[in-house]
Amino acid sequence: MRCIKCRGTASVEVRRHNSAFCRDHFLEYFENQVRRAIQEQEMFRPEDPVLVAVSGGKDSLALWDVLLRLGYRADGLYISLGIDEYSRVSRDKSAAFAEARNATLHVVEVEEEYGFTVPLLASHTRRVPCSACGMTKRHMFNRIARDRGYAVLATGHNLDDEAASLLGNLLRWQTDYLARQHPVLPAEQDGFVKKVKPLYRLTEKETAAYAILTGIDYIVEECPNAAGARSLLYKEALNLLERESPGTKHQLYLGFLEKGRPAFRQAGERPELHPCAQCGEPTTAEVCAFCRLVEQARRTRERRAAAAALPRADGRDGGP
Ligand code: Q46
Ligand code: ZN
Ligand code: ZN
Repeated sequence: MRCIKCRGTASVEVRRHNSAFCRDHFLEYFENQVRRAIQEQEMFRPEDPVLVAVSGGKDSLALWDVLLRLGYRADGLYISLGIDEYSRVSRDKSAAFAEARNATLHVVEVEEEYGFTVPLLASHTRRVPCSACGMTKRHMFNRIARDRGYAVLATGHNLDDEAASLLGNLLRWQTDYLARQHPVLPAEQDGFVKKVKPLYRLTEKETAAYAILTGIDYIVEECPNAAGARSLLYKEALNLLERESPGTKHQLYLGFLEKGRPAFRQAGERPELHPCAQCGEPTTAEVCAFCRLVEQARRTRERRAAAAALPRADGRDGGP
């Protein structure tokens, strides 16, 4: 296999573009795709301060790396979720990445801020961990980016993530999600920071190749709660189609942005937002979903503590 640019030995094949690249030309291709995404979708300007949400995984660290290489003013945000070993290792990888590049990383602990780790928030509210986690991250990303003066928050979602999420939304005809699914979520209303996904033109395999070729030390293990997630099933289905017909994911997602989404946009209504009565974040309800989640977890903890303190009928104390 030869590089289509220099005819040298190719390191990475990009079948959907009928191309193969040597190391240097692959990195150039990767950077061009990111630059094109940022410019075509008007994500941010070179002078805008960007906050990159990093998890220690290949996608978010590759994104941070490429933004720094392209000369953007990109800082990182690591939210420690309190998921045992996974959180510890992913935090260390993120911190080491930042240190090696002399880049700024903000580290925020969910437990320190709200009194619960994500697993505790989930168990105290009887939710699946990813639901409590998603709510927590969305809330904290927005608040921290806004409070610390960033114009935009960037996440490492790639083409596989976006195509899988689109497939899920299509299978259930989630028209409100379909109307909103886009690599740019503008800060349309007060209190919202603009959110962007500069890797949406690149597949998971390409992002992994970038991380390996640039020597990024990322956490390989998935979060233990990821196993069995529906999104993994959709990714598998799309990978099967992609193997037989290269370009399926690209056509599905980029075709949707161009031809499908406008129809859902026209039909969709935009809900009215106002500040949450407790935390001030924008919400459609009186109190936002995240504040209600934390409140419910607190009530459960108090109830359990009170039950544990009650004297028991057998005379023994009610401690654990
Ligand atoms: S970190 Fe959080 Fe993911 Fe882990 S608990 Fe689920 S949502 S799987 S991206
Ligand atoms: Zn080459
Ligand atoms: Zn709130």
